[in-house]
This record gives sequence, structure tokens and C-alpha cells, in this order.
Amino acid sequence: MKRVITYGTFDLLHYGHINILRRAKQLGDYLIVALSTDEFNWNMKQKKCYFSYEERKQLLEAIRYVDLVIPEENWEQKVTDVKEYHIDTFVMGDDWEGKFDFLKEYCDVVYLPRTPEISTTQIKQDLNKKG
Ligand code: C2G
Repeated sequence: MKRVITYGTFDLLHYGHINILRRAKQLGDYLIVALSTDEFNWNMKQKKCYFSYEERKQLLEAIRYVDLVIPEENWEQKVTDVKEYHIDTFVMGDDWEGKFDFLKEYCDVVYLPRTPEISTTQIKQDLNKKG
């Protein structure tokens, strides 16, 4: 069984996220999503999430491509995660191109094209415009 992992905040879940989760799952048989906790988002990514970790976890667990959701609590856990979960392939959107190549020592590393026209920032801007 080929095991795939990907990481992210997935706040205001949108079809760009679904696109990468679908393609990540196509690379194996079992997809783990390491979901950034509220603390990690705020302390390390300066991201204030609209939905809490539990709410974002619930959303991700409802997606057919996702088999397991685990917490992402820090930048350093990826090597441990890859070993602990016997990961064959690490996947991220290509906005992270090259940033996680150190994992090539432990598993395949795949950067997939982002869905260009959608982002949480864009959604928030459009909603503000519509008033
Ligand atoms: N993504 C995408 N297309 C978009 C938006 C996002 O393919 N239009 C992808 C991103 O490239 C990423 C995943 O969806 O692979 C999750 O995106 P974010 O929630 O923005 O994740 P990020 O904040 O980049 O956190 O340790 C890694 C970090 O946790 C990644």
C-alpha cells in the first residue's frame, strides 16, 4: 500500500485544496493530511484561521480522498512523520517548490501545480467587495 502525506492549513476550504488532495491520493492508496493547528498557524505562519482546527479537521475527514488527518504542530515534524507513518510520497503545491527537498532522503517528494485562480485571500477580497 502506497502511503502519501501532505501538509496545510486548509482554511476556508475551496476547490484548489480539493484538487491537490485528489491528485495527492492518485499517487498512492492512502492519504494522510497533516493539518496545521491553530497555534502553529498563528505562531509560525501568522495565519488567523476562520475555522478552528477541529472544524477544519471535520471538513477534511469528509473528503473522499483523505484517509487520516493528523496535527501539524511545527515545521520540524516532517521527517518524524514520514518515518512514523511509513510514507512513500510527500506532496505539496508548487508554491513550496524545493522547500522540502531534504525529505528526498526518506521518500519521494512531489510538488504539484497549484490551482491558480483561487485562494482564501481572493475569496475574502471578493466577499468584501460584494459587501
Ligand atoms: N493549494 C493549491 N491551490 C490553491 C491553494 C492551495 O494547490 N489555489 C495547495 C497548496 O499548495 C498546499 C495545500 O493546497 O499544498 C494547502 O494550502 P494551505 O492551506 O495554504 O497550506 P500552507 O499554508 O501553504 O501550509 O508545512 C507546510 C505548511 O503547513 C503548508
